[in-house]
Amino acid sequence: MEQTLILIKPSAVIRCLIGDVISRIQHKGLIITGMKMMQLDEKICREHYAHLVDRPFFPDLVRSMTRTPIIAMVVKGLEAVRVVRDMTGATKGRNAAPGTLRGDFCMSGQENIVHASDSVENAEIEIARFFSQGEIFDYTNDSFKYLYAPDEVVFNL
Ligand code: IDP
Ligand code: MG
Repeated sequence: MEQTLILIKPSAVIRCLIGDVISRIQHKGLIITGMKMMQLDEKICREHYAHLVDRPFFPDLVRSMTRTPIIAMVVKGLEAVRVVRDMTGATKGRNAAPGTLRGDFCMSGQENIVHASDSVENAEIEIARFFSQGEIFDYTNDSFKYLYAPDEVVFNL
């Protein structure tokens, strides 16, 4: 089943929103398969945000992402990458739709509380960037029987 990466950014850690983000993810029906607190450095920010290194705001983005530890999570679910992107909302918090994490919890384009992988291909790359194989747990979760119908997933319980 599809997995995606979520980072709970320093802007959420500082504002005590870790629980709110995790709770939304769990209430949706996504299963947490990996989770840890990590201190990022400039090197990993340059990799993770390689598409932005030449932008004038990049030094501020690194300062923002390294200000406190982050929470890195891997979650799984049917079409998890798209589902979590939809739950995350537009990059700029003040433009993000109400009901999304950014729409409900932030105003800023930079301090926008969460990162979510934007494609299945990038999710695989990003999960490998933040997690080793042994840190992801593919445990059986009985809730699948209640989260999905038999024609949506194969139940191996
Ligand atoms: P995304 O997080 O919605 O995928 P990206 O364009 O991939 O958006 O940008 C990654 C992160 O870089 C954003 O979440 C935000 O923290 C930061 N960022 C993007 N654009 C700007 C900007 O114009 N000013 C400041 N920070 C930005
Ligand atoms: Mg992005």
